[in-house]
Amino acid sequence: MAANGNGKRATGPRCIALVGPFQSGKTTLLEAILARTGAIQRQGTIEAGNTAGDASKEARHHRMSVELTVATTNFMGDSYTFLDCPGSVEFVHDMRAVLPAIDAAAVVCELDEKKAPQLQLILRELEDRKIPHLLFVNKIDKVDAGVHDVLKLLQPASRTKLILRQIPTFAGDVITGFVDLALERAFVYKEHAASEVVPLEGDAADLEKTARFSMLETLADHDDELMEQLLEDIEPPRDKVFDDLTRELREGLVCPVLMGTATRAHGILRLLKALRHESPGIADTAKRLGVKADNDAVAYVLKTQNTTHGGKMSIVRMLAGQAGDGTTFLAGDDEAGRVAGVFKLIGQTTEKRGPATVGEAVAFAKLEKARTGDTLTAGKQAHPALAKVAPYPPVLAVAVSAKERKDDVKLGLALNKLVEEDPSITVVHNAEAHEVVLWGQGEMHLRVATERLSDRYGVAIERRTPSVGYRETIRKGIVQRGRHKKQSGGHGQYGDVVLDIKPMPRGSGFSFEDKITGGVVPRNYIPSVEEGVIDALKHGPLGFPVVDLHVALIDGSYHTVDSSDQAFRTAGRIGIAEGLPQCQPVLLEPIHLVEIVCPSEATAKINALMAGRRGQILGFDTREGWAGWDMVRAKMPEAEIGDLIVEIRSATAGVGTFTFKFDHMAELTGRTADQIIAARRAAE
Ligand SMILES: Nc1nc2c(ncn2[C@@H]2O[C@H](COP(=O)(O)OP(=O)(O)OP(=O)(O)O)[C@@H](O)[C@H]2O)c(=O)[nH]1
Ligand SMILES: [Mg+2]
Repeated sequence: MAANGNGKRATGPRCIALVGPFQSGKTTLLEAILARTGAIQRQGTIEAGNTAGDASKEARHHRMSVELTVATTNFMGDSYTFLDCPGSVEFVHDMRAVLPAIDAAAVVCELDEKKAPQLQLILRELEDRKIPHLLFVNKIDKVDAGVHDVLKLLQPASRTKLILRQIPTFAGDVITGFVDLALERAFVYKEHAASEVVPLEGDAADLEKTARFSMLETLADHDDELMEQLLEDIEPPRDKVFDDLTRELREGLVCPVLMGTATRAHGILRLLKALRHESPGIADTAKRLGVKADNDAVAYVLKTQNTTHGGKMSIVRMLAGQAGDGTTFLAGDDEAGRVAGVFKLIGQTTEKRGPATVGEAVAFAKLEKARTGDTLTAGKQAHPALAKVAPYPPVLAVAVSAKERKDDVKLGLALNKLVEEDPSITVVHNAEAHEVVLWGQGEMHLRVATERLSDRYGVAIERRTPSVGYRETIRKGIVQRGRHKKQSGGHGQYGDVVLDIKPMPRGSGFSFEDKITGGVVPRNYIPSVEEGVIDALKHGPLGFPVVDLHVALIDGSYHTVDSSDQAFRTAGRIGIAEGLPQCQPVLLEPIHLVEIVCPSEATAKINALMAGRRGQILGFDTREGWAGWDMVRAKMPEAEIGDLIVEIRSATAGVGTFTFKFDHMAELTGRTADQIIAARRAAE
């Protein structure tokens, strides 16, 4: 087991997540790391579509990460598994789901103000979960700014104090290398090779002094001895500086900032070394999670995948013990399945291997019941669930159906697999509209989901806008007779009812009352009358289910031979069908309570957006615990919520979002209502 005191290097296999804003270069960085550590022959590029990460058809096609990539490599004798997480907010669940079980995160970012809000979101997630992390400022080949701007630009996104670990060195406007402030050494970048040490002299030496001092000052905030040394002008020993860097990173007190250029593999070795020496290991992670040591084997499911050939794969991190082929796991009190194959992953390349030991991240085949986020235990005693990250509530929906009827069953199975792989998708069966509705995190998310249905699971799909849950009601009452009489040959049919139909307050639904006296309608037929009424209410005069009314059966007549349940059902139905059109039917539309969160500078835009969509703004407030953010509350018709997320994101550089909850049904009249009713008629 890894045993590490303060400042000592953690041991055992590491698991590091690469996270960061959209398109910051995480997949490219992974590629550079794999090439540098010899896991792959040469470094591919996103543009050429030959990277180890993003190897799925959908990722290549869209040139972005649409799911997690897992790759294990070796660096200086230790095993490292990197989890390359998608940067898009729509695929954020794949990142959030792995965070509990990683040792540390490398946050890949750019020196780009526009991406600061996205960076802030990710850093908050890490801060809230107390995951040690460092920043890797990527794409510095594109930067010509001075050093000081780095922290000035990035610090507002981080609640944890940032520490600049490196400063770039320039030849003219071009970055040619960097000075490592802890090592106090200067390096020049070499194309796809380790940087070369050069003498630290001239301007660079002066800049180094200043920058190093501010690094030490920040470290000294959490180390009194260092503070004294600084005050007394004593140069602290190098080991002490490294010890402090290590301890303060692990305790989440500081966040070091490194830099580089992933496409050219610049800065990769320093990053790997920082991870090797300073990041926590499995011992710290197990402690953070509260893993009990007395279990045979404990594993956390990072991701679930269905491969075309290998069947189901559960990608796990071993948090305790050892497990391999034949190990039976429990997930809570239920059996999760029996491992039939252990694999090392490098993207989509799988390599069969022996049992996995504590700290390793591997794929287990055929754990049929294991789900992402499960805490798996071998042995008799189930370990309590460690952490399960609930997906964000979905924000956008699309109705799907198989292009061909014969694929209906296949579609059902494919949808199950889709949700198993990506729990941030929800499938809702709308029986009333005969629709299967896919709820997800955004346009691209749903597009990729439907692409997977056809590419991965072979079901061609048709997409539609999901229908809105309109209803109708009545504005005035009526007493209506419903009479069903048929005389054909021998047995006739006879049912006769008088219904007192009355509007009821909003939200009261439907109620039926039996007011028959003197047995004018025999007792045994009354339930049939009610059935007929309910049946007719499914489809009102405007074409929608009718709600908020009371129907009383007040009179009627029967025939000793010809009356039957069937005849009274029909009579009830006729009473409603003939009565309702005279009751001033009116359309009802669902109104939801919507809560939007956004950076404050976007609040005015959001207000305008809501007003333009028939939203009624209830007010806005600062978002609790989020400096610089607001929360806007509004009531809004369901029909207008449809693609609201698309506009919220475009008004907020991608970071705004909303939740909604049904509030009430409201009458809708005028042109909009007429259009809805006409569309309904046309559809029928
Ligand atoms: N100039 C420059 N471009 C880079 C660098 N790293 C990545 N890129 C480019 O940035 C784009 C995005 O790179 P990716 O590696 O896909 O970024 P990502 O963070 O994985 O993207 P998502 O996973 O979709 O969020 C590609 O066009 C890369 O070639 C870099 O260091 N310098
Ligand atoms: Mg990526």
